Amino acid sequence: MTWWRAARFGMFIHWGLYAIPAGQWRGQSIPGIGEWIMLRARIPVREYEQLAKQFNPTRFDADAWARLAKQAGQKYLTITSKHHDGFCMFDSKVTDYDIVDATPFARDPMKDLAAACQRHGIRLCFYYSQTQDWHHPNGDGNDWDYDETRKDFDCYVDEYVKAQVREILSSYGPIGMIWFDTPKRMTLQQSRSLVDLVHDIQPDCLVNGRIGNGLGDYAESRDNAIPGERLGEDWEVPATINDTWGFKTDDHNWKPVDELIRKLVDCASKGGNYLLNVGPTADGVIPEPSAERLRAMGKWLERNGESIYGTHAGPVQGLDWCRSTARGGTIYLHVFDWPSWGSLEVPLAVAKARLLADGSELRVTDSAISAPASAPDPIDTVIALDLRV
Ligand code: FHN
Repeated sequence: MTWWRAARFGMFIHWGLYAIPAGQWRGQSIPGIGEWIMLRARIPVREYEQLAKQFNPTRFDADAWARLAKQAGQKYLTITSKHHDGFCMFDSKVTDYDIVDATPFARDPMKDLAAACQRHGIRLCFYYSQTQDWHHPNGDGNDWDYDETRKDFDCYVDEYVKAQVREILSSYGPIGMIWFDTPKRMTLQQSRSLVDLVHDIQPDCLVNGRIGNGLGDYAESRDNAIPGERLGEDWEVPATINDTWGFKTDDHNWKPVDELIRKLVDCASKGGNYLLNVGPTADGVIPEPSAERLRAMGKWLERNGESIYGTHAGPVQGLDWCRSTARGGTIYLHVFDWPSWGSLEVPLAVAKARLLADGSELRVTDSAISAPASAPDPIDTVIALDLRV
């Protein structure tokens, strides 16, 4: 877990056939998240499959994606190898329903991405939907093509899921983590056998909490739900920049940069990781509103990364106006609401205080820190504190 704990910030990528309809089906806007369009519009398997014939992401540039993650200050990248629609975005030998065999693109983008991540020092991780598979006759979730009562879910896990997990762990070099999802039907024995399989093939590969049944290396929060307080365990929150995960043409509800930065800080202050999603288009481009926000987060992290990476939850908790993180003997106070009265009252025995962004010292009297009249950084001014011993 060492790399994962130090990382604090990752890129999530939801990319698949659903980026083609991008929220529209037969001239109608389908409500909800984009990657769920097959279920929401009850699209028959035979019809949805046809999308593969159009999937040709000619503008896909693995290097640009890995570079963007790097610029954003993200340390790992988790991409959908197979989402609930069942379409495999990697070269699978156990089905032809994959990007190499079924699309005009006819290439494995995960190979390029693995190489690009290596080049840029980003850990590659794979999302894999182990329970829901709306294409496979025995997978969970599709009751409009298949009779749920006649499904052999055990067979699907044993013969299909395990074979594919083996493939994604054997074809792309070291994988940081397999990110499982929606484990509703998994028995304890099934969850356990998948964890064991992952570790047999790559002992250092992590497994997220959504493997189910209380297993996994860390807890996964609900989507977009940062816990209200620090937790006594490792955790991560998967989060969207707008509302959808998979690309949708009509979702323009982009969160502002200051909100995204504060969410990242909020996570770090409670000892958790922020896995922030992008949903590339069908031609392979990360939407510019996402890219520009990520670059801005990276700029902030260039100045303040010391207060995020490798830190743990800080001692000041539960105050609205600030957050805190800590590493070694240093406490990082993150001030969201700057005081107009020129002084910050901190419930700690502060010996020294300096602005992290430029190193300038702030005067300390008792537990109060003299503050400049206006916030040096209106999003989050970080003050590094040494405590009296
Ligand atoms: O159903 C999925 C959803 O499409 C998306 O992948 C998110 C990401 O955390 N996980 C599931 C819902 O929690």
